[in-house]
Amino acid sequence: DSGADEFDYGKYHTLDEISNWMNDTQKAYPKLVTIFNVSRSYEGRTINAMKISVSSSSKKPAIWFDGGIHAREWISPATVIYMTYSFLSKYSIDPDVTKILETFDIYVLPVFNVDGYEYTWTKDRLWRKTRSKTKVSGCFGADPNRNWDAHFCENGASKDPCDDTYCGIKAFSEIEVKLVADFLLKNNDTIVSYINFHSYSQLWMSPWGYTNKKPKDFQVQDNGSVAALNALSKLFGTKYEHGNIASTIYVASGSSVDWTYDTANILYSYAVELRDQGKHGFLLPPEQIIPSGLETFEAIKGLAFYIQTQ
Ligand code: ING
Ligand code: ZN
Repeated sequence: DSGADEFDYGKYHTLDEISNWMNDTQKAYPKLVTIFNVSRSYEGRTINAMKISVSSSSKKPAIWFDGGIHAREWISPATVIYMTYSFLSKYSIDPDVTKILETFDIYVLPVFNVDGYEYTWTKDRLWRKTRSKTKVSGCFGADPNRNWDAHFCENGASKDPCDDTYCGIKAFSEIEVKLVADFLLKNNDTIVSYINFHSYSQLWMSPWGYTNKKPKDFQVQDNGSVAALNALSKLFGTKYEHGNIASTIYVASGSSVDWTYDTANILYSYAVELRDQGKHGFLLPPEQIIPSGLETFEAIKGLAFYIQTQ
């Protein structure tokens, strides 16, 4: 039996456990999974991602998803991990999954902000940012979702290194963010969808974050959100809202999806706020990991089928 099947998907896991899970999963599905080094962290950790691909030859359109850009949002890596296992274990068994993997390659970055994630396990459960040094002693980290070169540090981002939404000294000052952005740009001939998972609030959002104005592609993007959410809600009736980021949650500049859409030209760029609606917030009980994984997996399949028909 493989480590991928023994992993407890109903619990939260440390960075080391997640790293072992990635290796075990690659070993369990060697024909489907490659692990690659996509980035590295300020504290020197390797940031690995996985590519799920049923054939190594032809270039397929690809869907990217990442978890853990914010350290304390533990349901995000947990959901991404569960969805990865679902794709792999259902390939060639479930016809919908098989069809999707024959159409798309999938990139998965389970934990984007590795230094922050480790810090939430060892020092401060509610840490959000990276762990880089700032010009203020005693204040650490920049917000990796305010550090992208897209209307950098305009509205909804802070110039104060002690704030949770500190944008950083300049765009892409955070090495984690810079190297992921490089990868996305380098592969933007194939990546058609970028999905950035957060918690909490139950929202499926499309650009822009920096302004209340809607981009020219808003309708086709929001229709993708609706397709995702119709599939999501069918399972347990979980209600999400959808729309452009600035009107659905708040104005925030320098975010990943504004950049993937505007600069990398990834049309189906989404930011998702997973469970719940505030009862437990960042401290979502582990009993909700598998339900979240199951319903979000339905959403991804719904979105993939929608993209395929466009
Ligand atoms: N929320 C997101 C944040 O970075 C967001 C909302 C998503 C803003 C995408 C801009 C773009 O503030 C959480 N919970 O982090
Ligand atoms: Zn977040």
